[in-house]
Amino acid sequence: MTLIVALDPPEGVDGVKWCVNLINKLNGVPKGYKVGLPLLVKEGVKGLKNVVSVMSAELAIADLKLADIGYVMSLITKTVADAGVSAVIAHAFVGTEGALGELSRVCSELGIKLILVTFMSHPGAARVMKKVFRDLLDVVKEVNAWGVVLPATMPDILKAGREYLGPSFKILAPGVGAQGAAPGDALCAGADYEIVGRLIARAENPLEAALEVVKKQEESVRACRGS
Ligand code: O7M
Repeated sequence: MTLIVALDPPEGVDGVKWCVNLINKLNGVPKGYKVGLPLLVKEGVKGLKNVVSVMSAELAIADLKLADIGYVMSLITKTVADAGVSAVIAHAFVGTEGALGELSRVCSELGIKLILVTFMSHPGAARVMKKVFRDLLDVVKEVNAWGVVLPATMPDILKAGREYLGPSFKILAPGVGAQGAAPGDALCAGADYEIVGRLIARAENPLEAALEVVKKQEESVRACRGS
């Protein structure tokens, strides 16, 4: 159970219906779902709540990529926590004092997981993020985040992140399918979960596509770990 499906409704659809329809089609296969601004901006917190209410998965992640002062990030997080999400994503680069330290405390009080972005999956991410990668991972340790986002598209970066963080932080890896990584690549590099969007969401048969991803993940892990 290492699959997290990204629910990014495309243009011209009813975002809530599109997400609910996809969740129903996937029939409990994913470990979790990630919803973010494409849904929230269109449908608001009410829409988010409606979508989260039909998820029976363990993880319901609000990917807001928060990057603000602690007070503001906490206000936003309290609102999405009321909608039922179990985790929230923020950017690590805003640092600890006056920002993520406060957010981390609020997440603990609310009983939701904090996940920090430390490196992104697109090619341009390397230009800045490579220079500050260690500092971003230190922020993750300082605030004792539950998890980090590291790119499936850059297995060397992911491996380096895993080595530096050790085993106690969860690694969530986007970039599988549409962005070029194969299912299982990130798991073999040290990730706990792979985030998959379009490969599943835009498939003619999303359930078949999800089952195929899971099968490939299992094959790949068997080959690289010998288990
Ligand atoms: O599989 P895709 O390419 O259709 O979708 C990828 C999802 O992962 C999409 O929801 C992005 O917002 C997200 N993502 C990235 O693609 N790259 C990143 O570096 C980080 C994320 C992400 O989830 O950040 C929390």
